[in-house]
Amino acid sequence: MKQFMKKEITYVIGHKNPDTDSICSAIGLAELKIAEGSKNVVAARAGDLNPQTTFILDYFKVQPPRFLPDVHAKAKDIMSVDIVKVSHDTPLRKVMELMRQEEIRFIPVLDEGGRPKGVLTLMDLAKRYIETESSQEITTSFKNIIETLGATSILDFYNQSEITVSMLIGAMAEESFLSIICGKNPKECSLIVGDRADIQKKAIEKGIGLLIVSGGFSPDAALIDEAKKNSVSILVSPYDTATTALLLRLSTPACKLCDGQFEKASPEDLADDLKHRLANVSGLTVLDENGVMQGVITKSNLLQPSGTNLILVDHNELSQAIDGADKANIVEVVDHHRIGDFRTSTPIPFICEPVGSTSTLVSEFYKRRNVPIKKEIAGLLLGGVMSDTVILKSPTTTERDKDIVKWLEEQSGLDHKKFGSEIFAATSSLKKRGAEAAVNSDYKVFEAKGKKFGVGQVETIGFDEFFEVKASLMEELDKAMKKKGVVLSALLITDIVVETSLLLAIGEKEVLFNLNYPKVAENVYELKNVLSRKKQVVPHLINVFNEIY
Ligand SMILES: [Mn+2]
Repeated sequence: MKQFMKKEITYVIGHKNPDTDSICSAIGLAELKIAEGSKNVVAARAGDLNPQTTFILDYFKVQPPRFLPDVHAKAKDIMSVDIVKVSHDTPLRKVMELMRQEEIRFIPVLDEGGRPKGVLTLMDLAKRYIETESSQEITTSFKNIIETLGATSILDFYNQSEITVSMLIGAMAEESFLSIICGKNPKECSLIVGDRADIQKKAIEKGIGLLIVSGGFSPDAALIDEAKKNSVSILVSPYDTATTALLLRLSTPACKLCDGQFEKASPEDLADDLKHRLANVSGLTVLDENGVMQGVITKSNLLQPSGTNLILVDHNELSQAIDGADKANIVEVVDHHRIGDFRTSTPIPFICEPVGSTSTLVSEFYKRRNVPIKKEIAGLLLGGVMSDTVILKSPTTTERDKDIVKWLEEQSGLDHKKFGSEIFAATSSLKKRGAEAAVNSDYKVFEAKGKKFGVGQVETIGFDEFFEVKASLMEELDKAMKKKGVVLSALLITDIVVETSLLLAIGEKEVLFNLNYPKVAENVYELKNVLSRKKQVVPHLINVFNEIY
């Protein structure tokens, strides 16, 4: 079976529930790949932008990455688009030639609008020529006969109309011929005969529909005159009678074998669902909403990779990745989290380093490889570093983050402290954000001793607003607790100016009692100088769970 090249696309994409680092590092890395000559690399996102990221993209007037609901392979991703197809009036001889030349077993037959009338398989063609019953009856056109036989037209009374005739071979005696033609309407008969003037004459006298003279012999002028009077069409075939008879059958237009019964798929159908539909057919035609064919899928399409490649940024655990990533072709990872459950079938670049942000790593690539960086990309990456490291104050911050920030300041013309404060000030209002978003936009679930706990995180400036919205935050934490089945549901509220946090926590009494943080109000605990959920809060909570369960 012939193989066709599909257009490959590579998405650079961060985790679900994308944060600023996920979005900015994806845009930055996609730009870098393109600058280095990669084709069809597109920055993507697996979810909605949070207000902070929206603020940064607006700041630099950069479009958000392309939203992908999932990367499950669809029919449109795996179909062959460079398809051998024929128009409905193509003679079967041409169809068979194409199948042989192109080494295909399946060929769609299309109408003028590109909509399939059916598909033909080698089996269909073979069946047609095993059937002897109807094989004397031929439906075709004058044009198709001339094309298939390489015949010369002497007289044509059909005027492009469809021809349906019984095929007779003039290899018998005159009387026998007359007896055969007797029971038929002569206009619905065609006769193939060599240079036998007697039979030719009788056929013309009877007013036969079509006379095909084989062997390249031209009938004589007197007979042609007679034929004109009786509206007998005449063709001269260069082939002998037997070959002419065979080819005449093969002049039938492809659509005559189409019964309209064929397997169709829509471009959005999931590739996984197409497997069993292909069990009993040679192929599926993929049709758009207007019924126009977009491609075909055969079993070999299912065996090939989908053509969708992923470069994961800011995560490496499939549980956090876009839906369908487990079956996609992951070609690279750039991350700064713990290494999870990641497996690939071939070696790939896997960069996972303990720095403050993925944007740090992407910026280092530009610097190290001497790739010129656009001002706005440097700005976005600076935003990514500022967001993840809370303006270089989080304990996750490393010397490498500080160094690259200096370089990004030069490239973007921005001051990191000023820009970082703007980012957080613009989106730190808990009231503006609303309790639902404050709790859920960055709510992560963890597990210890078989018990689950959930911790969200928001950055603010000052805690005044927090106490005003505390009650509605607790309601949201309660909803999250029920939805996620956790025994502790908490929100870490971090004041990025004072560099300290409060933890608003609800849940099982025993856990709350053993939290080991100073309680400053009902359900509110003070976490002095704590900025990092990942490095400070979660390890502490895991210890608490290990002690009490
Ligand atoms: Mn990150």
